[in-house]
Amino acid sequence: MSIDMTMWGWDERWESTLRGLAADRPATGVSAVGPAEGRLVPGRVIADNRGLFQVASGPGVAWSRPTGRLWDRIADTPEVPVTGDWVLVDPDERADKWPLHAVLPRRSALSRQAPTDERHAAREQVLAANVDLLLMVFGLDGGRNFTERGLERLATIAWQSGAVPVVVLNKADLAEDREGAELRAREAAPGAEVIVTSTVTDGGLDALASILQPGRTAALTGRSGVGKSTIINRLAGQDLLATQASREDDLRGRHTTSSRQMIRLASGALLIDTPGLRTLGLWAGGDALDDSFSDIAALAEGCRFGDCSHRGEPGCAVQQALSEGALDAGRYESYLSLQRELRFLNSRQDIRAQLEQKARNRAMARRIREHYRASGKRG
Ligand SMILES: Nc1nc2c(ncn2[C@@H]2O[C@H](COP(=O)(O)OP(=O)(O)O)[C@@H](O)[C@H]2O)c(=O)[nH]1
Ligand SMILES: [Mg+2]
Ligand SMILES: [Zn+2]
Repeated sequence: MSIDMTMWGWDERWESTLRGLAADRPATGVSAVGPAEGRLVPGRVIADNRGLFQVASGPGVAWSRPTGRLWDRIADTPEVPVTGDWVLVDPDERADKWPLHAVLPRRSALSRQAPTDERHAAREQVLAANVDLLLMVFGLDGGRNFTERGLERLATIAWQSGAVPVVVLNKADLAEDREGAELRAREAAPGAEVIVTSTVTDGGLDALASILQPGRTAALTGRSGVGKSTIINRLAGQDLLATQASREDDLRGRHTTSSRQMIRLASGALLIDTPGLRTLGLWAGGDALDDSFSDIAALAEGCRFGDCSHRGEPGCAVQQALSEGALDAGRYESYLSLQRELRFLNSRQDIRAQLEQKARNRAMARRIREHYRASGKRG
C-alpha cells in the first residue's frame, strides 16, 4: 500500500524543510541514514499514546517508537512528538514498531504551561503540532462552559500557537441568549471568526465544514464535555471518537482510545481532537496580548507614554476608553491579570530562551498565514 502524503498535509514547504534537514544532518540530529538515501521516509503522527506514535507515511500506517539516540535527546522536552508532527521513520517491515529517527521543525505548536507543583520549574507542554486552524470550542449550556475570561485566556494561547483561531459556540440548542453569547464572543476574541453550532439541530455545522480545507489541519480545543468529539463525529459522518454519550455503553470498543487523534474527513480536511483541559497556564512571550487584546493594543498607541501601564498614568488612552465605556471593565481587568501572569512567566531566566523560540515560530507562522491569505485571494 502506498499513501499520497498530500492526503496528510505534506506540501512543497515540507519538501524543502526535509531537503534542508538532509543537507544539514550533523546540526539537526537526523541520523546517518538520511532521507537522501531513500531509507527514511517522512510521515505524520496521527495518534500518540505513551511514547508510541501512529505514523501515516508513504509505505502505510504503522506504530513507531523513537530510536534510543533520538529519545536520549528529546525525552521530557517539548520536542517529544505529538499528534500533527511530521517525523522521519524507517519503514522496516520486520520491526514490530517502526524506528522514528527525527521530528521535523514545527510550523505551529499549541502549547500550555505543563501543570506542576510550585517546587518545579515551569515547563512547556505541546498539545498539538502543525495546526492551521484552531477551533476553540465552548458550550452554550450555561455555567462555566462559556465565559469571556476563559475565551480571552484560550485566545491568547491560540494566537501564540501560530494557528488561526476560530471560536465555536456549540450546544446552541441549549442557549438562553444565543445572540448575546455571539456578541460577547466577538468582543472577547477580536479578529477571530465566531461560528455557532449545535450537533442536535445540525445548525452551523455546514458553516464549520466550509472553513475546513483539504490538506489543512484544524485542531479542536476546549473544556471536557463541550462537544468536541461529537462535532468531529458529525463532520465525519460516522462515530469515530468516543463521546461522553457513547462512552457508557461502548462495550464493543468501536471507538478510538487514543487521547489525541487525527481524523481525515472525506473532504480531505484534517481534524485533531485534543483532550479537555482543566487548567490552561499561559506559555507565551511578553507581547502575546498584542494579538488576543488587539483592541487594547490599538488604544495603547494613543497613550502619552510609550511604556504606559494603563493603570492611571496621565494621558492614558486605555483609561479614557474605560471611563467612556468604550472598553469593558471586565476585559480590562482580564488583560491586567493575564499580563501579570506573562510577566511572572517571562521573568524566569531559564525559560526565556524557550519563549524566544516560540516568538520566532509565531513570527514565521504569521508570514505563512499571510501567504495563505494572499494565495486564497488569488485562488
Ligand atoms: N444539547 C447538546 N448536547 C451536545 C451537543 N454536542 C455534544 N453534546 C453532548 O455533550 C456531551 C459531551 O460531548 P463530547 O463530544 O464527549 O465532548 P468533548 O469532551 O468536548 O469531546 C455528550 O453527551 C454529547 O452528546 C449539542 O450541540 N447540543
Ligand atoms: Mg472528547
Ligand atoms: Zn495607557
